[in-house]
Amino acid sequence: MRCPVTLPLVLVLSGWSLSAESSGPVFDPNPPSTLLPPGTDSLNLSVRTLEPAACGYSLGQALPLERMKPFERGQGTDRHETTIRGLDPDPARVNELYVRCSSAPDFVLHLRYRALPKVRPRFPRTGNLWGTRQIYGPDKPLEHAARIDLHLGASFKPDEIRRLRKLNPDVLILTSINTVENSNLPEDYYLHDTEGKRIEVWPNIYRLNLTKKYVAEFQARYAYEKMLKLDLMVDGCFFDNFFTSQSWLRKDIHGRPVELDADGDGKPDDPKWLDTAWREGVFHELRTWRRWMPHAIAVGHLPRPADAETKAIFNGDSIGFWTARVLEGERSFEEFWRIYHGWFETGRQPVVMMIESAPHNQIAYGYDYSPLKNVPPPTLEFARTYYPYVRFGLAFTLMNDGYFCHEFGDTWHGNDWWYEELNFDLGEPLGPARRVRDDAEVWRRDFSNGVVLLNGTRQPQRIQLGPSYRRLKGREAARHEYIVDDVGPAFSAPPPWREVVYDSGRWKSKGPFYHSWGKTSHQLDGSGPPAEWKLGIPEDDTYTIAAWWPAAPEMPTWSKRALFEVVSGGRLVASKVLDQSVAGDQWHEIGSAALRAAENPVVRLRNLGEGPIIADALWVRSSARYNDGSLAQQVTLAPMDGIVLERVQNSSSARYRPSSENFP
Ligand SMILES: [Ca+2]
Ligand SMILES: [Ca+2]
Repeated sequence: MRCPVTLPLVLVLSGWSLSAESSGPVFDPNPPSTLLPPGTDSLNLSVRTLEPAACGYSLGQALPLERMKPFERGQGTDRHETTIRGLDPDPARVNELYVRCSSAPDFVLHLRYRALPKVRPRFPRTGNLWGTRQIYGPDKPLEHAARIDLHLGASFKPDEIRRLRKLNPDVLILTSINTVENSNLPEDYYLHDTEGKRIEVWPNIYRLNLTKKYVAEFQARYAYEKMLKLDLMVDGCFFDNFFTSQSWLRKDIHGRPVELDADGDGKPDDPKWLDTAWREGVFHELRTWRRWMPHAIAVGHLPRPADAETKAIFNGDSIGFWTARVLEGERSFEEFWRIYHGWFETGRQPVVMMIESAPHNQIAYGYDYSPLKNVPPPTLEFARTYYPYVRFGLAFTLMNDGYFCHEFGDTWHGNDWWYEELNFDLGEPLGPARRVRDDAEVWRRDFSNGVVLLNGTRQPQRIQLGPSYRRLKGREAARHEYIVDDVGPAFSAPPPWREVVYDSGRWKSKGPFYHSWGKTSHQLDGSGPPAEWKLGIPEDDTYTIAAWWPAAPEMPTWSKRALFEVVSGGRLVASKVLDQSVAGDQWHEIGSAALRAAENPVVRLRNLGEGPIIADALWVRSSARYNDGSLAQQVTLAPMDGIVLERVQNSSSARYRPSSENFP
């Protein structure tokens, strides 16, 4: 989990005093330069002086002491307090405050304060993590970036942030740091193994040693100063990798086993000691930062579920990994639900949550740390446009007040991916999510302009709605879209077909990269009966069907003439000969055909050439559209799917964002 761009570390200790240590004749301002709660126009400020003195302040420019407003309390002592009035609460304006004292009238203490915005974006709320350079650039004006409501780890310049706030007054913009990693630091800041080596955890990124208090304090100051250097125009900080333990780290990025030696005695650390000291370190880092930034928004990649201590510091979590894990059966829907909704119940206010929805895990984590270079382009497009995954993430997010993004995954964040549901203005929620069925995870949430339904079960669910709703007007997604894999009763391949696994694994730092779809493929080495997939279409329609095989090292020896036949009611309705010796790890279209559910259509695979053939997965799409604008008196949701519906009202045009605005 990290920013794809390593920012060069420039540590400039500026005139701001960060601690009680004196760094000038006027010091220890409380609060120091910081963000203030929304609407703040006055502030209690205290400062200290080395000698007894009289102090004054001015706003906007550094006036001479005699023209400043005197402090209200402590004149003639070394502790001074006053109430600053007349602060501008405009979130686009930084209040410049200057303090002088009679003990050293030429010295000026410059403090900066900015009130946070009070935001209430409409729904769906959209987010982006680390993607500024993907959503804003030479061919993408700021208006394009402004459709995002929550920018985590943004890299906009202060002036761009001011303009963004004008374009989208409900926007939140956070910078980011990595809680436990940083570059260009002295060697003793880094974690080492028993051989004295640093631990590489991402290409050219090394873990810090958070058991050392000064490392934690350095990181806290780094986050604070990063916000100050951005003119205080960001609303908070995203803390990546807020790891509250570390003994689990047993291998580096290349799979080399490591024995951690955080205490530097040359022996493997006691895991209990390490985790306790580590936890104290990361919490010390965040609490130190919070002392200077008590009102800023803090979001992170956090432990899940988060404990009370974490929720006391952070406003929310940006939850990656989970949508695909739940869709692929690795985690339960109920657990995901508790993690997400739990933050709204007990997180620090205001709660700011994001769901990082993402495509299949085998794509997101199957092509190393630079997937853009290694994913076959058609597979990347499939990752962007496999709409059932998008809808699950979106509908799940909309069951509470979080922000949604659909992005490649943890190896590549912030993609400029946009979906037609995001163009529809759902308005305001009319209440919390509620169950459609008492006995199953089927949910709905009503909004002023529509309703969102979510099926968290592994079965289709039919939901009655009455005459008040219709499907959105769109064209992106197929009404029916699913994958039939070579597992389960829909697939048959009698001997001598055999089950095989071609998989280079996940999170590998080096290729080659290749993946059976799901867990396995089936292989026929010589001659034999055809393999067969039952398509199980839910409705009569024209369907487009594509086949996958892995790009295994053996692929060049596979058959150049694999015959795929679509058979419905005993008739051959489409067929294609495909060359399986090339272009694996992507979908190959077999053809389109009008199919009738009652005729139980199937796809058969036979070998017309030399070498083995591979039966793996089929990707099936209907020509009917998901969002076809039709009335939705009832809706049947596929397993683990969701939908956004429009409330039928007299005037509706204003609720769709014009598409020219989205893709300038
Ligand atoms: Ca040790
Ligand atoms: Ca498979």
